[in-house]
Amino acid sequence: MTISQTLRTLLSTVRSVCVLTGAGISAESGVATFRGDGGIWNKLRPEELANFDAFMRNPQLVWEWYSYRRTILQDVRPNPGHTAFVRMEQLIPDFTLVTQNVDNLHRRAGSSRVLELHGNIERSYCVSCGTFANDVHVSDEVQVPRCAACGGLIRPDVVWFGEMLPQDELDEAHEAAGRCELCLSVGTSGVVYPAAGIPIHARQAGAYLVEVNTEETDLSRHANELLRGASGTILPELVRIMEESRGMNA
Ligand code: BJW
Ligand code: ZN
Repeated sequence: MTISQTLRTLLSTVRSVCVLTGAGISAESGVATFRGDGGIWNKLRPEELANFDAFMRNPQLVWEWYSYRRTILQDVRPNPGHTAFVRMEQLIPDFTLVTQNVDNLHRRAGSSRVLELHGNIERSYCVSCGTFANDVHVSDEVQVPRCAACGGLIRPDVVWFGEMLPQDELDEAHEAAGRCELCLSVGTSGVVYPAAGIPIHARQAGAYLVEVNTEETDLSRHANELLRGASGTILPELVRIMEESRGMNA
């Protein structure tokens, strides 16, 4: 992986950065991606389970999927890729971290402001009255959770296909993309919209767009620079260059 001189110079001066992360940034923590090499949901297309109709048809199956993923998340930790963005937040005056991930690992790493476009797997709410529910856990033996207030079905607070993204977060992400000098697209296949439109918008608005990914993606052709490799290795290197050039490598 080679970092161009253009990017090195930009990293030393940049004051406005917008980042979009996807499942790949959590891969080195042991969380499966949806697509790409090693994506264990390759056999199980997310489009088939991650939608409201699938949930209403078979809430038990959908809950088993989310319960399984929650169990995995209890045993994993943020990796150096997540930690790099905690440091970037301290170094860059106008820094916006946008994630498609529902795994909460950016917050657990210590990032204080995270725009979660696809919700958060740790929260749940009632499909009938909207009341939030805590401590929801489902296993093979346990029934699908029901709302204490109205008896309705409880669902994970994530965004499924065909559902609207949280409008405030989406607006903020677009604004940040529109004004940033540097945009990083990290560990995302760039196939799911509107999230995938954020780096494209940044590029069109004049930002330098860098893709950090182990593989080529749908966004690669839009990028000014491709950094091929694992985000847990590349992102700390980008931070090191930022710190060095700002005299903060103590
Ligand atoms: C590494 C690595 C390492 C691995 N280091 N890299 C425009 C055009 C076409 C379609 C649409 C469109 N606009 C809207 C749509 C429809 C649809 C859509 O996009 N469909 C496409 C798939 C065709 N979008 C929607 O429905 C969205 N809603 C919407 O548009 O509302 C408006 C509307 C409503 C009604 C009618 C009409 C309009 C909602 C999308 C919700 C997505 N939800 C999910 C599930 C969330 C809950 C859960 O987690 O279960 O979000 S799907 C799944 O995909 C999840 C992810 O956030 C999302 C993106 O995946 P991501 O993060 O990119 O992961 P992968 O696995 O795809 O990629 C991993 C990458 O990492 C790979 O590239 C690897 O190479 C890389 N990698 N190791 C660096 N170590
Ligand atoms: Zn309810």
